[in-house]
Amino acid sequence: MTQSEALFNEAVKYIPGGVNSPVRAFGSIGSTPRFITKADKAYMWDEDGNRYIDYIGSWGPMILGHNHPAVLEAVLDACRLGLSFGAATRPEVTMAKLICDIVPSIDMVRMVNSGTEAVMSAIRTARGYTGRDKIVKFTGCYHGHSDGLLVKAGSGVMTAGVPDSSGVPASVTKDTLTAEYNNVDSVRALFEQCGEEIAAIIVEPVGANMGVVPPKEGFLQSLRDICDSYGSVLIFDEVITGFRLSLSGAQGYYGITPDLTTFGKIIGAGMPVGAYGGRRDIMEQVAPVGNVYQAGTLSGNPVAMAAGITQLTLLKDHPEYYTELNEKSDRFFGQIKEFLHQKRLPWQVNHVGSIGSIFFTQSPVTDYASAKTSDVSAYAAYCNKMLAHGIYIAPAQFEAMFLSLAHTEEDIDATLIAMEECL
Ligand code: HOZ
Repeated sequence: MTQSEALFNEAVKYIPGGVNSPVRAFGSIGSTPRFITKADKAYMWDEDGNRYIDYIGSWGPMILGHNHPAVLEAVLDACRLGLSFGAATRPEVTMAKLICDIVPSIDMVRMVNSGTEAVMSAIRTARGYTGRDKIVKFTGCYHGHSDGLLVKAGSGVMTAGVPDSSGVPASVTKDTLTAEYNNVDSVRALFEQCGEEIAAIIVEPVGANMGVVPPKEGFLQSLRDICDSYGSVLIFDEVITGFRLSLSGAQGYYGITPDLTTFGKIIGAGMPVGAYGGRRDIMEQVAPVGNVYQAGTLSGNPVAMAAGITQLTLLKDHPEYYTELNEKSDRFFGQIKEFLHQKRLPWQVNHVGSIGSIFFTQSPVTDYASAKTSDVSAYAAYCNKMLAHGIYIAPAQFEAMFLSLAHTEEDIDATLIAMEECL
């Protein structure tokens, strides 16, 4: 028995399913979690001393790679000054100004502790601003685990095949309407029915929790137009795409301006952080200026701010990082496509910049229904083989693969060789 297996046997006695987040359980690939001891650059090591090239990067935030020396130093310096004050600090102002400078759609921003919290708060703000209750989300998009958004959600709930969680009162989700990703008509139909009651549309500008599903040409612009016509708030959930697809996220990449944006762990270089921000007139609804209440002792935590300021400043000061990351990713995903083509394997590769997915299906994947056609048992077999080759990819079909600046050309080549064998 491996050290990871022994730890998992112990973990299940004390933690539900042995893990603190369901996707980590490896259940959908018929395996058990690798317990990780440390990470550096593009690598992680498990309890048994196995080294993996890591394509999760803590689900996105490790855009610079693990353990970046400048981030590490900033965190250690901040720790020496105190771990938490529950009071206003200079780094919070620096961080807020940095985000407002970098992302043109954001005039004001509020720090929270996770993407889930950011989304929950952004929705409340949109409702407070519009005085309306209904929201529109897309089937297969995942916006964290708050009650009102666990409706036809992606990520772990999609993997488990139960996209509506039990324990969520029907009264809480009655105002959550769902449309189909990449299907503007399904959005229009909802607005034609009750557009004057819809506070907001929330969307992952690139679907990344049903595997990676890029927006079709014109889809995001149509959402912008519909929101403008009905006075609804357009919320981009950039927990995965923010500061990754471009310095100003998916909104910069596609040139669409949302009213509100939510961010997650990338704001803190992997520390537990989130943020929501946007138009001044909307954000001024938030307490203590306005009547939309939202609060948190740990919000703007100084250690998390130190990590995040360092990462975002590095990204801002080095526009060439994005060219490098996107070129590397184009080569990587391009070569996978080429290999599948040569071998006449009819599977799909979707990618936008440095996030991507392989789907084991013959049909193009453009939404939840087509993502669901992927043969998850084929993914499970592939994933287990990749792990055995020292490549750590998401232990579930409906998640993304993340590349970082720390992945070297040698890492990419080694991964491609492993993939060719495993595919
Ligand atoms: N799809 C999730 C991140 N957006 C996976 C991580 C988790 O739920 O723990």
